[in-house]
Amino acid sequence: MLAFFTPQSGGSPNANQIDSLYKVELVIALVIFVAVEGGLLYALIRFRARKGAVAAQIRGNTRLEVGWTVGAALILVALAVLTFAKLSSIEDPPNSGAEGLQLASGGGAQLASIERKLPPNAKSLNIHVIGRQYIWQYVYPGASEPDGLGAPYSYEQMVVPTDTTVTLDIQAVDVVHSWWIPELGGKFQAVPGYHNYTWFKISKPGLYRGQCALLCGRGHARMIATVKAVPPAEFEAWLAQQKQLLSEADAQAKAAREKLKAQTGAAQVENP
Ligand SMILES: [Cu+2]
Repeated sequence: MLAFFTPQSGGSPNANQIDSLYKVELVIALVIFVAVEGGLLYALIRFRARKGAVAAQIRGNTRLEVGWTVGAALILVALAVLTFAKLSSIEDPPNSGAEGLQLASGGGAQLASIERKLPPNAKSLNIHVIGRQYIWQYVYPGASEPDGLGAPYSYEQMVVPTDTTVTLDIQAVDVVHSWWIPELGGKFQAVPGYHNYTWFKISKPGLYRGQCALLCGRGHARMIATVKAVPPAEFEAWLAQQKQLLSEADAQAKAAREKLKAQTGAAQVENP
């Protein structure tokens, strides 16, 4: 029942921390709600009077007024302290586990910055998440050329290794989209010309579902996303196969271009 009112979690430590912070604050809010509404009901019943009765005229009560002002301020301070105490475990990625993918330091040559958080040992699997109307693209490390081209990619479904810290570099190429897999943490906007960063670390294999969380056009409803977590060995095999398939498709496209060029003359194949 409570789960219906609280954030989804269970996929990644940051989502679990968001969920537990939410629950603590919800309980505090419930206690205050019950106290305030209880006091109101008590006053309504205890001091009810028949028509025509003259109400007592009370003007000011300094102690009471100072009391509820200071009390409310203290509640806000407590909520703020609690939130800031939890924030680092939500924002800062931990190291990968022992069972995770073996990563080179700085995997993908990314550097930490104020926005981009890296694990303490600076090793993460960095995946670019690119929003476009109306599909998510994921670009994995492993570019075959120095300019970053030739990196393996996939659409709609992201495949990741378990027990491995995955950092995301979120971008958009057309309009603003929003990346959100609720069980894996908070929502992040994908904004053209800007990068947003988040992370997750999945302990057990499974499928995590989400979808673009910002109305981005008429195809928005179909802009779904899944994250499939598999054991590291399976991930490596999948990535190698993905690379293979992409290079085969590239070779086929190249052959088709050559054929077209031969048939029509190079000048007419400017934008194949
Ligand atoms: Cu979208």
